[in-house]
Amino acid sequence: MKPTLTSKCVLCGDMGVGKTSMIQSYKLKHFSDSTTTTIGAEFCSIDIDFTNIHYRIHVWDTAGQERFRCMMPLYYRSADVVIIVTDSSNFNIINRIDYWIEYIRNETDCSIIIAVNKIDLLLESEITTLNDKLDSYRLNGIPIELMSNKIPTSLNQFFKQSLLNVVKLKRSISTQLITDNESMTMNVDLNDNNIDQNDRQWGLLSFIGQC
Ligand SMILES: Nc1nc2c(ncn2[C@@H]2O[C@H](COP(=O)(O)OP(=O)(O)OP(=O)(O)O)[C@@H](O)[C@H]2O)c(=O)[nH]1
Ligand SMILES: [Mg+2]
Repeated sequence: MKPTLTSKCVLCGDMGVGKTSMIQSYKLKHFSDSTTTTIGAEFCSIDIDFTNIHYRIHVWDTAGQERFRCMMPLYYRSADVVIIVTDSSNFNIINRIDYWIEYIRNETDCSIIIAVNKIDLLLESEITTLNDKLDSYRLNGIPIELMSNKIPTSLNQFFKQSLLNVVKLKRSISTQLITDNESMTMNVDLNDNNIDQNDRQWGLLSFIGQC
């Protein structure tokens, strides 16, 4: 049985950028147009096997609607990784990446990764131009990936490579910091590492905030 490393991840970004679709398309292995806007936040876990370790990523999919913004710090504060999701087909939303980075940086120093979604709506030339524009984030050390929930290969690559790399990096740093008790950070769980079981784990925690 493989040891399990757990990590907490928060999905954030404006309304309609595809946060919920991202989780659903990845877990259910098919894209559906029938998502409804998220109220508060939804929870699920994602399991990824890599070499001899089983990674369990606890994901909070937060609402993009402004009226829920005041609850967001509840989720960000203890997160290992925050994924900022944005919409490549919407210029106004793309321009809000800086807003989101600053917003999260005010709450936490966790790792950030940016998912630029919906590239299926762009022409090849538009993808190239956008990719070049986003280099400034890469130069600042923030991983930024162009992807689409409608393109399974890009979705898989986002979770199994880009996100996993950030999780692994975060883990290796925290493991180095707590050298005298590695098991605290590794959070080894030998009893529960069945991926299929987790497909049934979709839970909904809705917090209708009194903001
Ligand atoms: N073309 C295209 N449409 C997408 C993609 N991802 C999501 N969508 C569509 O975008 C709309 C919004 O998706 P959601 O996943 O509900 O967006 P959200 O970010 O969770 O929105 P909130 O919960 O309101 O914050 C839906 O109609 C999805 O089908 C994508 O990669 N490509
Ligand atoms: Mg949603």
